[in-house]
Amino acid sequence: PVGAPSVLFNEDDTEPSVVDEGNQIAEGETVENNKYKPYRYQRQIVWRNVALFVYLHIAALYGAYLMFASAKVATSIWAILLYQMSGLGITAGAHRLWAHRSYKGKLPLRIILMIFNTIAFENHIYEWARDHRMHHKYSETNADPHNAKRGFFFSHVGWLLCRKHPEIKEKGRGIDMSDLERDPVVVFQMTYYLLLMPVLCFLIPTCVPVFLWGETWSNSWFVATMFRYTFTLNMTWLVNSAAHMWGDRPYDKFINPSENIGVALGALGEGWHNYHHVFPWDYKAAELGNYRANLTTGFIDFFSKVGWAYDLKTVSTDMIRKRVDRTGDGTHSSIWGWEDK
Ligand code: ST9
Ligand code: ZN
Ligand code: ZN
Repeated sequence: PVGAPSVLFNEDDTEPSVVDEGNQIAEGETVENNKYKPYRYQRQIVWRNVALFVYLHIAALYGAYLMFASAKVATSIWAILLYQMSGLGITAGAHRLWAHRSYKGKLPLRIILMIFNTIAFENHIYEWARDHRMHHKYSETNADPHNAKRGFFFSHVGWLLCRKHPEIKEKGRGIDMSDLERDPVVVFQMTYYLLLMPVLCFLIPTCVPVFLWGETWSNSWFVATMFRYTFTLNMTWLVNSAAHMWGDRPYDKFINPSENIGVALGALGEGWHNYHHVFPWDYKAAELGNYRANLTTGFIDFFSKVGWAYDLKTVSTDMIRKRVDRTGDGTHSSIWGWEDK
């Protein structure tokens, strides 16, 4: 075609081809204006997000300092409570309930989880679950939003600082989200997200310490809001970064996701990531049901007793054993204490 740089264009090259970022992009050519190789990828940094995340992290460090220097104990307890509640909105809500459907929730539980989820501000449930379904289906390829093959920084936070890879948008069209489109709680949160999120993530968390126990606005903002929010984000991101790099692989040694107790502790039970990638439908997101660093499983079990959580899905020991024998890295018995063949 006229005008196409001959060195780049090839008549036969109509297949999606992924060229590593930074190479073979001609001068003046971008993902948008390159009609001939629509799949070619060039990283585009979103500077607005960079600025916001830099502010967030500096403010969080200051909040961590104020926590010890001048904040009231009640404010720190409030911050921890918000971390746990918002964390459960991600783990028990967006992750195990909505993204994986590993159990079912009655309306009151779904409303609680939606509120908790909004406190966490990790995008609305629909967007979170869509990205997460892509993460499992196309794990560690360009269609995985936080592809861990691109390194620790990218899978941790870098993926939120640049435009998505075109393969995410392309292959993402095939992801079935109709179940969430039918859930009025998810649709309600999505519709009013720009109103609900600022109120639940920023406004109420900052006002409560000021009006209930006379905290200063500054301590309240930096400790209960900036520090708590940033801390929760980082705990979540560690699942994508650290738990995709470090730890044992007792269930499948051919994949990167690993069993990482440090991450499990910070992420309310979501660090048993080798198991989770092998058996994503298990509501425990781990093999053991005894709450080993797994607050989220305790939470779901509690609501199952109440009757608001039901149809909890899990995996038989026999199936796990077979998989451990076939693809495990041999660390299973040492971790879990049962004899492997
Ligand atoms: C945050 C999320 O932090 C963290 C998620 C972590 C996940 C962890 C998973 C690990 C397991 C669970 C562990 C939990 C542990 C919890 C512990 C708790 C203590 N499929 O996005 P756009 C299409 S958020 C299909 O704008 P850009 C779609 O058509 C932090 N299609 O792309 C879409 O349009 P629409 C706060 C997809 O322009 C269109 O593309 N939030 C998919 O490239 C455009 O999408 C932020 O900071 C898909 N997956 O921008 C916001 N994706 O939506 C950050 C896209 O209308 N995000 N499409 O249908 C952004 O600013 C932008 O998304 C961007 C990309 C700049 C990153
Ligand atoms: Zn993962
Ligand atoms: Zn998952």
